[in-house]
Amino acid sequence: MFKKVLIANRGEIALRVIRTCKEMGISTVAIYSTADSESLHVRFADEAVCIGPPSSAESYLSIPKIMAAVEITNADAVHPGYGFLAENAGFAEVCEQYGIKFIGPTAEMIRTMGDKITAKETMIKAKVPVVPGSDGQVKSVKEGLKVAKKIGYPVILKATAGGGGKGMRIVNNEDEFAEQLEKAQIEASASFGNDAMYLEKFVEEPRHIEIQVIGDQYGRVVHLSERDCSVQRRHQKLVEESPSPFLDQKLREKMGKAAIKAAKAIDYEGVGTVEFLVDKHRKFYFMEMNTRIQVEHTVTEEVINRDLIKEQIKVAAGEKISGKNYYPTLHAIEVRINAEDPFHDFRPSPGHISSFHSPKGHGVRVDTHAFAGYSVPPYYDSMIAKLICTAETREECIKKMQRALDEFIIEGIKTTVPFHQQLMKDERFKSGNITTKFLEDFELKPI
Ligand code: MV4
Repeated sequence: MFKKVLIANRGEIALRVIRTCKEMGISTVAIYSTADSESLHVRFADEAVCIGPPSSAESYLSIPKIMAAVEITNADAVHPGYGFLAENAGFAEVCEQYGIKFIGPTAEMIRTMGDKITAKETMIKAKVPVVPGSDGQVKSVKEGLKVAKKIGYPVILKATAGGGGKGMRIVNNEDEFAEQLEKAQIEASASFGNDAMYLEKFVEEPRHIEIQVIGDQYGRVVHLSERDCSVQRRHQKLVEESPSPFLDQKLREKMGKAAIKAAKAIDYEGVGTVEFLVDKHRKFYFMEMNTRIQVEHTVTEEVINRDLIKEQIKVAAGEKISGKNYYPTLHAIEVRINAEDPFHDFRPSPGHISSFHSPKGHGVRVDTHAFAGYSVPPYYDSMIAKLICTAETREECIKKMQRALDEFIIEGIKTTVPFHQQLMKDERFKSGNITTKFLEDFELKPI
């Protein structure tokens, strides 16, 4: 087992990793920017190294600075958390070269899944269902028009270097094609320095359902069931739950098998998530694989009663996993509390938190780095807390969430708490009939 883990992250996930390391008897090293010197991850880690000024590029994204911190503290592993360098193949590679264990998959696995055309080709070979589309890259308008005509409009253009919604364009008819392709390429070039595009049939009003998987270093992969993440706004997830109100045991088994196939296709090692689009006919299609621990891993933890960070560290250290899949025995919902004003287009609301009181009680979990007196810096992601409620049924879980949200006191900044309070009372949400289009029709009432 590792002796000392450096956590290359900040905020709630840094704290989350520190907690598990402590329980496992592993020492911890925090890194922090000057904007985070008063943060809890700095206080709770055994050691802490300041690695630079507030800007992410000069701190949490700086590979040389992080490697210097690894060297001076003599850490033997790095936990990347999510975001920042978590899916940066170059960082995983540098760790490999220095003989430091990157707690996650290999650089090669990250690279394969990071390039969406390569990922899709790998899935086709492995017989995992994918959305019909172009055979690899679309190199010209002419070629794209031909494919689009064959699969039928609407189609969607995606950047091979994209993911999470960036560099995507919907094309409704052939007259729009050339213009949308050019726009998408310009956007992809600017965002990723790579304008390679591919084409797919546009699946209308899909559900976003993802399967958690874990693989060990000996080729074994199991699944840990699904999370439904259909409540999203501009590709930002706001609510996640498990089990999905849309899946039955039969479809869960089918998607679980497909996810295992996807992971085995690249000999996957570590915790990962296979994202699927699910259409109204219950057909599912591989969308992307996330090669990191995700924000919403906590809902899976609650319904299967396992510490996923612990499992992640164990497989990274070379432990074997048991061969069984995990199925939800309870219902959990997570809402993301962001320092944003939901009444003004979710604009960021950083600043000083004057009072902070977390909900408590049976089935209520709050993962947060915030506290009364903490200042939310303007430089990073706006998520300040995750509220996870667990109960026997979805209905009870929603009631518990309403109660817990009513107990949440955060003063001094605006947060998404009132948005979630209204969402939990919405009849459509309560019915479970939600697709990724749901929030476009959801209207927040002014308070
Ligand atoms: C799609 C799609 C419909 N058809 N692909 C968005 C994020 C990226 N991972 C892929 N995304 C989509 N791909 C086809 N062929 C619709 C989306 C999409 C979406 C997916 C999941 C959750 C929210 C979404 C919101 C808008 C579009």
